Amino acid sequence: MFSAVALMAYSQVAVQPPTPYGPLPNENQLRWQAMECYAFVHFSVNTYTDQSWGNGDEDPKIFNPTELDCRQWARVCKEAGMKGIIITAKHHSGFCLWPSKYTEYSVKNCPWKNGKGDIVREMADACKEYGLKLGIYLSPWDRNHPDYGKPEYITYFRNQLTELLTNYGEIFEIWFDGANGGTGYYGGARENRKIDRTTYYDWKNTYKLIRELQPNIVIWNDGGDRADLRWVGTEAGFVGETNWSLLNATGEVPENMLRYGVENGDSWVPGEVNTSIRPEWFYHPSEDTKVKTLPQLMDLYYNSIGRNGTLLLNFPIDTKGLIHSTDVTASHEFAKAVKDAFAVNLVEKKKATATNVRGNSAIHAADKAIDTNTNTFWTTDDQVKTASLTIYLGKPTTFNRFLVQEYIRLGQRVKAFTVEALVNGQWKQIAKETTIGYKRILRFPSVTATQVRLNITDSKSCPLISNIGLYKAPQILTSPTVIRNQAGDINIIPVDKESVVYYTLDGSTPTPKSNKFNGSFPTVGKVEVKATAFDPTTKKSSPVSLEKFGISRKNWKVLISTDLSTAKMLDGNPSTAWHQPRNSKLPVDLVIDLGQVETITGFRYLPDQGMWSPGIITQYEFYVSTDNSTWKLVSEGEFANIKNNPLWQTKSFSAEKVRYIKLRALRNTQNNNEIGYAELDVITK
Ligand code: FUL
Repeated sequence: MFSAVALMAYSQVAVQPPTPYGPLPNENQLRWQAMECYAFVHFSVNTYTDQSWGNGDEDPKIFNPTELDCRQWARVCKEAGMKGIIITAKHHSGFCLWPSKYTEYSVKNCPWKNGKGDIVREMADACKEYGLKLGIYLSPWDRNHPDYGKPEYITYFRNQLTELLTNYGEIFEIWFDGANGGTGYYGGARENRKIDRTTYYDWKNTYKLIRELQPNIVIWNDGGDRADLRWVGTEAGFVGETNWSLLNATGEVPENMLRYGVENGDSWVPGEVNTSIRPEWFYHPSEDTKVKTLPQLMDLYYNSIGRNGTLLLNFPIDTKGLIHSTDVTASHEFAKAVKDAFAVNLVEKKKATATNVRGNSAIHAADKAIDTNTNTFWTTDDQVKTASLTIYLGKPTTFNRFLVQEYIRLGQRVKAFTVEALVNGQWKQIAKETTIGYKRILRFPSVTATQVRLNITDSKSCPLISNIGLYKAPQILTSPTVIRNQAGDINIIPVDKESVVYYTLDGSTPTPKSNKFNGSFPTVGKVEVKATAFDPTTKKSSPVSLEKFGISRKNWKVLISTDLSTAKMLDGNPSTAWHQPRNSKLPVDLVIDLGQVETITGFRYLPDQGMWSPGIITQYEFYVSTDNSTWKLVSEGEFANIKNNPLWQTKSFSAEKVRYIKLRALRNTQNNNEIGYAELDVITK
């Protein structure tokens, strides 16, 4: 009924289109924003020295990938749903992945392809083959070049830019990192060279050159004059929930402006979220076990693309010249989970009405926000800055994601909005947010409703909503984490908060008929917990997690420190750790009173699981005592491969009746004095 009324009410009479508001994106920025997700690849001489940054004196002879395959990089990115690849043509080492005419410090002088290769060319060809766009990272800081810091270097830099922007087809983005650590090789001078980043590079003229050579490019620059895109102030993979695509054209940009943009900024400078699939940008074998997990990758997605940003996700290229298979698997899982989450838009073919429609015209009616065409939009009369749009779902419909987009071609306008759902005849607020921008995606626990309403509660000018989506994202079913705290309480944590957890304590496989986890429960002594996360909608279960807990650690006391946070190594939580005081010098002891005499046959040590994992013990001695005075050495040696695989380390010995234990750390992976422990436990018969 309402639709007939609505149809009659809307006239097809030409209505005055809304006028632009504030700074606007240009065509290049619009094209770039719609790419949403694209890759970085980091590869240079320091891939072969296991360093984050090359010093500029690395011998090009070490650069010898045996299986280099840019087509594999492109295939992986394409399969991950990405739209382009930005390659480190030159990182801070100064080593060039293309045979630049202007230096000998390049692939020309490495064994790979006998110096006849060109990685930028192979990347450009592979991108073309896979329908991806190509971007270039050219480090302004060059630790190899003798002229770095002098005016001559700017000519060199522009010559290189000209090569890269002339010989490899269309380049969608150029990346100028602002890093300058000072020291370097600099043609043998080996000194500290700092530059004035506000004047040295003369960006104005460099930008002019770039735009002449590549009119469709976007320029990213965090160190110099304001360009087309902004850094978001962190490499951790998120931008602010409030995210204006605006900055001021001049003046400093403190971290909060990078994170949130500037509401009344005078220029369109949208945020790009850059982060790596591993902790570091370049390949380090020790990070093979630190590739981001699916839940972490999904967080990245929602915290970048879901917050009006783009996602620039880095793959380190390994020493063979490939993206490592672990990263490939992770990126496949990521792409599949994103695809599954947004497979069905539940508002499609539904009806919508709005409290105000511009000139009562069908051109800007509510249904334009749900017609899957982002070039059409719902908008209001000029003076109307608060308005609601209601979508009628027809029948009770379950969803847990809300997506909304502004028609940013005419400016970013919305300052605040809420989302409500009609649940059992009652309106319930499910979100209260600030900005929208190009795209905003909200996550919340599943709601079953018959109507959903977007309320624009504040806007700079009449709001322009080009798209709304409602989705029921399947749960991420990875096995839940089972932990037991020092008091003996078991907690089971599913990755997806919506999952129902079932568990057993008798060794049987958990099913929806087993115990349902309703909150932590106490245990005493040895227990074996098996648990699974279950999605009632799809009736699918995660793989089963199994945790075996030994004797209770309730009465354990760490004797070497009065620091209360020592409890972190006994709390059962692998993601918390305790570190020896900063002034400790190896060897350093950890002494624990077990509270009573126990018969033990071994011990277990879990190193700090943090992304950067400092303080991992490699060489150790383990002692036991009955009186905390006479000690017996029962185990010694190394935790082999702990650097590359920092998992639980188990050491066994013949049964000993003991009250006190002592783990002596003799050396760590970094050859310094830092020592940390995520967990320590003993093994009993
Ligand atoms: C940083 C650089 O110093 C890193 O090595 C990396 O290239 C990253 C993308 O930008 O600031």
